[in-house]
Amino acid sequence: MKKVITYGTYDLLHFGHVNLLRRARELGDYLIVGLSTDEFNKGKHKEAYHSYENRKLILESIRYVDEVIPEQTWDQKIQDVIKHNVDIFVMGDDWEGKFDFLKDYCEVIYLPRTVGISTTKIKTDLNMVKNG
Ligand code: C2G
Repeated sequence: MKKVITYGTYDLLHFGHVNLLRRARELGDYLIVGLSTDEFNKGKHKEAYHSYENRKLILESIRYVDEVIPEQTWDQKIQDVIKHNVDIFVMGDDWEGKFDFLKDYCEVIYLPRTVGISTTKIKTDLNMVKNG
């Protein structure tokens, strides 16, 4: 069984996230998502709208996702790859090169981001609607 892992906040789930998860899952047979905890998001200077538990519930309902684990630190990826026998690490290409150190442990693939959508854009657009 070829196991794939990816990480993210996955807040206000949108089609860019789903495109990433679908393509990541298609690279193997089993997809693990390292989901940023609320605490870890503080370190990422991100404040998710949905709590970790609710973001986890939503991700677990997606057909492409087989398992969700907490992402609590920047440094856990190597141990995650080893512990879960991961074959492929996948991230969107906004992270191009940032995780190449994992190449000693698994294949590293950066996939093109989906253009025109982001959680920030959603928040901005909704704010504009609210403010008229
Ligand atoms: N993504 C994408 N296209 C978009 C938006 C996001 O392909 N239009 C991808 C990102 O590249 C990432 C994943 O969807 O691979 C999740 O996006 P975020 O939740 O924004 O993840 P991020 O905050 O970048 O966290 O340790 C890694 C970090 O936890 C990544």
